[in-house]
Amino acid sequence: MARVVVVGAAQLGPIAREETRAEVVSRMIALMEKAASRHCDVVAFPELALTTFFPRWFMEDQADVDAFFEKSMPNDDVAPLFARARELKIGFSLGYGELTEIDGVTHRYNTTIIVDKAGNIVHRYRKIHLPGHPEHEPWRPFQHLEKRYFEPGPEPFSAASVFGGIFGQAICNDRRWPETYRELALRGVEMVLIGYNTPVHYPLAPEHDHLQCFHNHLSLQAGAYQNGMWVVGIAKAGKEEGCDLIGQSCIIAPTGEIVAMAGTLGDELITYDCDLDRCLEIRKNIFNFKLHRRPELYTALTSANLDG
Ligand code: ING
Repeated sequence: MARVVVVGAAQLGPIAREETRAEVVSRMIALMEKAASRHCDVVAFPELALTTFFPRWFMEDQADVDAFFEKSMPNDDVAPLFARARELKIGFSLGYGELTEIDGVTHRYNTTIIVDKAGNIVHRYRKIHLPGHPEHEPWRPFQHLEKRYFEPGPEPFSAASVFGGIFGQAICNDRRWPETYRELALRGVEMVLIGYNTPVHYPLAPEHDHLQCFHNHLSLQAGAYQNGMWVVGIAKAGKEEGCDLIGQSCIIAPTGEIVAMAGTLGDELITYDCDLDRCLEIRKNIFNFKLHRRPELYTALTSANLDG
């Protein structure tokens, strides 16, 4: 018995600071049309897919920062993407900067949504693990100010029933934390979509720069295998405003095998026929949580007071 979802990962090459959302959306529509021609049920876009990765700059004026955020979702800029998806009857995931008001208070999150084939937003996730630093650190060749520009997501990881399976989302740095995948797997997620913007150069440990692509796949593949889950990693890649971002977007089976991978640092679609029932090869055997897992002994895992 196979429960196949045809999945597309739509890697985006560099987005220039001055590139308009209309220009980016037309690039995304081109990838979406290619995905539809390959009979994709869903096409996944990267983290912060509508703009350049703006946390690389220190900006004093909040108005300059807010120019990189979406004040509503959907909105006029992304309407063509939503409309084309509805015409093509294809679902998609989209990462963006979310500026929203909740009970009269303004919040800013690093957010991603899943939109079903009818054009409904069926899932929203706000990035839990924000990397980087809150203050301007001029010693760095570029900043990584996610802790300044975003609030950490206030909700746990979650699942959505869509495309005939159970889907989840995570964003970039989340993929490095094993808790991300286990939380999603314990909620029944069979496939997680994870967009990322990852610079090659990591100023605090430049001796690791040559390991960025290794660490990317190591994290994604381990998460997939140890939780019997399909994992899709979607890069914003290439030399973006002088900053080299890794590519190697990939689709990973529950066995941990990379079954599709991007070969360029530009706009590129990779696709794979993902049989969601293959999760059972792992979840009924080696990682049968009910049979083998001992949560009563994992007492350090969620105790916040250990300095971990
Ligand atoms: N970017 C990076 C990531 O976690 C980073 C930050 C880069 C961490 C390199 C460690 C090494 O992939 C985002 N946006 O989280």
